[in-house]
Amino acid sequence: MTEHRCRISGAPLTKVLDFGRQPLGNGFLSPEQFASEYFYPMELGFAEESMMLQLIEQPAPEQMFHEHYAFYSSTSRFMERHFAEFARQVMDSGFLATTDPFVVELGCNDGIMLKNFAQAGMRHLGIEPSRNVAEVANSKGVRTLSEFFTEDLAAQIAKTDGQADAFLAANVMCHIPTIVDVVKGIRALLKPTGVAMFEDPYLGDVIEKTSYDQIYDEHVFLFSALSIQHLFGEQGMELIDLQPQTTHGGSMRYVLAHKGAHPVSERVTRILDRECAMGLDRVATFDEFRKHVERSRSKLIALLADLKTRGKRVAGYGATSKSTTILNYCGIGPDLIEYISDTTPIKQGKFTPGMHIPVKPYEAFTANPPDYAVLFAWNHAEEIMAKEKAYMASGGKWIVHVPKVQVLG
Ligand code: JHZ
Ligand code: SAH
Repeated sequence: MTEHRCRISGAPLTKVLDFGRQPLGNGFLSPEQFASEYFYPMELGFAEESMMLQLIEQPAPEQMFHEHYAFYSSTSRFMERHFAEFARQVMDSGFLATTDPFVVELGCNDGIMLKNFAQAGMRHLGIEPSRNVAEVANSKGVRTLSEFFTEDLAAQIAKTDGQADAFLAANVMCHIPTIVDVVKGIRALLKPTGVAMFEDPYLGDVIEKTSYDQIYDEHVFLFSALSIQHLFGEQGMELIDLQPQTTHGGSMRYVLAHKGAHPVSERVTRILDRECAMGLDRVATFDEFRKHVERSRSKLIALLADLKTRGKRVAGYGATSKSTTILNYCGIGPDLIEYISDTTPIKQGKFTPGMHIPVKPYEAFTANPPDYAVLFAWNHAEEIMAKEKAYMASGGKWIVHVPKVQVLG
């Protein structure tokens, strides 16, 4: 048996959770592709040395991020606003040079955040390996290279464009297995006074809410402030601020700089202490988490089975990457969920990874609403509830699984 090692410390990983055989989270497919669908064993491991929770195995990056990538960032108005505010915060931070500042964003997708810098006439560069979304960014006037970010690419950019004042990333850093190489690249790319600001789904929220659907192929890591401080500390950088976010069901924005370059906010110590109290540095914590995940699965299966017995119609709302974990881990197929509606054209007319539930355009939902809708895009609940008043007024109900399995409405 191969021994699995931590991608940061090289120490052996302790297996804490087993989700069984899983397909690609964003691997929406057509019936002729069913027979050759790709699966891998999805297991979570933890190493106390690095305090990093991570997938034991992950599909190759090129298998997930390519010219048919199914996730387009700009499908949520709320996220558009969130990234306009993030950009405004960077511009007003005082960290940018007063003349000709340069901003780099990793995984800029369709340009949802960088377009704000482009519109302000600021020098910028996006690095985005998924060619289809990179093309959309370029078409919006966002200068985007379709490449995977590496230390070598960082050195090349520093040579051609100069070092950066700000290095940004949202929902990207936790996707990259070669994270140590990326951190070295950030260190090389940042000016001595530059800052790196990035946000990702936060382990503290995942544990508190049992939002286990944040675990899928793309999310090779679930970060805590403890693991980020350790990872960057090893490369001569330090956490100077932590800013909790409500996006994606609870995220953390990490602000990092070269060691000693900027004062450290008192929030850093406060949050690190809270994480130690929560046990995010100890393997035993994840044993408790596993029990909560198993309980959540049993409740969701029982609820859907009961609705089926009672002849109720159930559909899904939002063919999220997260839903791939729920559907495959719980064994929920088209017998329990008729279809899933989604506003993303590239997903429509296809079937969900692994369980093969049809994905239909949003119009299918409004034309023939189900009795119950499983809110797979629960992280966008505020935006969706505001849009779905008619569904609720006509007696439509929601099923959510976070923070516990329940029916709403
Ligand atoms: P959403 C993806 O996760 C993948 P997903 C990735 N790994 C990641 O980390 C985050 O994004 C950033 C649809 N929708 O945002 C659009 C509606 O149909 O929860 C999307 O397909 N109606 C990079 O896929 C999906 O739901 C609506 O009103 O879990 C939402 O996907 C809205 C608001 C969305 O991310
Ligand atoms: N920042 C956007 C997009 C997140 S999706 C948002 O928050 O909505 C994650 C993106 O990271 C994908 O578009 C993917 O192609 C990109 N990505 C994955 N690995 C990468 C790497 N090594 N370097 C740069 N981008 C990467």
